Amino acid sequence: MANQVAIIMGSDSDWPVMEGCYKQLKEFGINALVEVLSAHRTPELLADFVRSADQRGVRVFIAAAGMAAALPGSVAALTHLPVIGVPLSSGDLKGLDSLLSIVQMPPGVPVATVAIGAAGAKNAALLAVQILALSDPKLTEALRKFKVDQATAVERKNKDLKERIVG
Ligand code: RP5
Repeated sequence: MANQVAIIMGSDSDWPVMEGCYKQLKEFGINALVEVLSAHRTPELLADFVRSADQRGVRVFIAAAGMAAALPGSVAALTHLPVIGVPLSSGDLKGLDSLLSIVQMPPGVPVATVAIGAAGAKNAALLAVQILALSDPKLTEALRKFKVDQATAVERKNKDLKERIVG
């Protein structure tokens, strides 16, 4: 089956955080394409990859970058497919720079922007799964189970905490 999700990062230094995104997708049985391509450093290579991805079966892009993070917006400029942007905390401004760069897209070129860092990396994967699940009943079922398991884990932690407090 084709890789339906492409994870693009501005630098290999982004991988330690974005590995969480890759692993979350794997938990839903989705093998993502992973590419290091930069809007600023390799603009031609980025355009070539994005323009050919649709034909290769990609349905959702996840684009992650730090600092003056032009990457998600550049991807969105080149494709009709949905783009999820992950702001990363890689510069002196701790991700606020990349958050504002990614979220403040002009009208007509949307980027679905998630939280800075690890939480955003995980949520980007989940959002991509939700998009793919619209036409995939098995993924829908897996998402329902994910929600139930997550709630069960919180309930268990709540119970454990109360037992510890009471003694
Ligand atoms: C951004 O600049 C990258 O996404 C990375 O977060 C940041 C620093 O890149 P490196 O200097 O580590 O390659 O474009």
